[in-house]
Amino acid sequence: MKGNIVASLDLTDEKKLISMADQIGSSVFALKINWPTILSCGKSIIGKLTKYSNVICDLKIADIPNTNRLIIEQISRENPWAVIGHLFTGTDSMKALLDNAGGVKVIGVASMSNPGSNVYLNPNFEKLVEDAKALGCYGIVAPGNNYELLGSVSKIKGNLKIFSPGVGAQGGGYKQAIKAGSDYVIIGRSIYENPDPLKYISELESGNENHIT
Ligand code: 3DU
Repeated sequence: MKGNIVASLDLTDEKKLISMADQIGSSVFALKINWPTILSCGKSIIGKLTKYSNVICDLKIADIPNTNRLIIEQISRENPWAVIGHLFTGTDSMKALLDNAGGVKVIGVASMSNPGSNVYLNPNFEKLVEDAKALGCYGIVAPGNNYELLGSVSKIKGNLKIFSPGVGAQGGGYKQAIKAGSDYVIIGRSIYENPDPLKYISELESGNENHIT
């Protein structure tokens, strides 16, 4: 586990996923998986991936407190490093995740990288970040392709770590996201669809992003 890149392995073929995890797991900070992988491979895939790197379960949990508790109890048994939940459902729902995480870190979504985030989340990002701070989340998700918003989030984040998707396939730049305040950059397709993912990762980290086509 090293650096500040989180590889989002949104793969549904378990063999390909494990092979990719084996190839890049020790060169990234964490491997992130999302619903497509868990629905295809089952939740035991979380435990299988923990031998390659930290595992972040991007479930964007967004329900009433009791259901949030039931979900995080199931997921935390598989020992991921962190789980992502939504903050917009309110502090009671996020508190249920935090209270029942059993040592698993909880990261809250403050803003998203898609244009639709401008409608409901972005007008409220300050409140969402303040909630995450007050409740004791480990970190927040804020977009790596919206540097202005990322910069505003980073000014009020306190001790929260910022995890930023939206880099690579969604148009954001690694260097620019870090410059705007990102602590960890989440990259999916540009890694797992890359013919040489390790070279891509090391070029990003060595500052050669401009040479990447
Ligand atoms: O676009 P990529 O292939 O680099 O994948 C990005 C991943 O991060 C993917 O799993 C997506 O669901 C997740 N994500 C966002 O893209 C944007 C967000 O605001 C939050 C999570």
